[in-house]
Amino acid sequence: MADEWQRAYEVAVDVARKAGAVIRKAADSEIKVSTKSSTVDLVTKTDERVEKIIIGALKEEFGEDTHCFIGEESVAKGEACILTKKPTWIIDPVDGTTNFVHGFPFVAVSIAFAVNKELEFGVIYSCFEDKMYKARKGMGAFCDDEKITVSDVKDIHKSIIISEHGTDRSPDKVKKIFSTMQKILCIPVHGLRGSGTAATNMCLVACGAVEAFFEIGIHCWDIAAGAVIVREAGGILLDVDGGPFDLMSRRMMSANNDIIANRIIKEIEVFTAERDDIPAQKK
Ligand code: LIP
Repeated sequence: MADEWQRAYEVAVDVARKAGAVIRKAADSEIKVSTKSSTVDLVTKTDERVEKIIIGALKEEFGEDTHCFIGEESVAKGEACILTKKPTWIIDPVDGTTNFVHGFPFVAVSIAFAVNKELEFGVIYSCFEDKMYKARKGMGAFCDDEKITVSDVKDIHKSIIISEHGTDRSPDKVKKIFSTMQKILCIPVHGLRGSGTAATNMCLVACGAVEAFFEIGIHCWDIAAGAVIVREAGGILLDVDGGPFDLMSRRMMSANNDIIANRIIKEIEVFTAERDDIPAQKK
């Protein structure tokens, strides 16, 4: 029932905005930086603190008996990343951590909500832009209170494409990433861009600022909210090889239409990243 989750949606918007204010305030102080999977996969005390604030507020409102939580920093500390049929919150407290550390002003709070393994809504607060992107399944996508829709461009030569290079610096992966970017650039397209945060990149697709964003290596928490927002703005989601979108696969193509998506997919040198939902003991 659509109204069953309206309260949850409203709480998510409120919590995202409050979390964004914490991030902005933290940016004014010294930022203590640590690393996770590599020396360029950064995490800060703010990431951890904001995730605790978000999950704490949601647990207070909805309890933890029936609701489940997948948070980037909780998973980094060993919690499971398995999507069940239970109501599940999928959270990236600070998407664009490297940007946050460097003062590059694209940092987003990303909160998604799924039930029966279906994404019900997504909320992305770009906190230095002060823009609240949000969408509920079947009810359209919005930036603040303005309805947003994807670009109507079908000519690849008139497109801007977003991709990111992620945090895996293994030479074979980097070579594939940049070979892909070179082939796309030389189609030619109008331009290649990247904000440094998947959530923000997906909002740029949803509001028609760019035609497509794809990446291999992202995580479910980076893209879950953006997936709802792109779909509700009239866009499409696929795997980077043209197969069906798989939230846990760490690969994603989001685009304004299938013409643009399939033209870009032809150029992508695909590789795999370990799925998000591989149980820890099997990694
Ligand atoms: C970031 C993603 C981005 C990716 C970065 C990083 P984080 O998430 O949003 O798409 O290219 O490597 O993973 O780590 O800032 O939450």
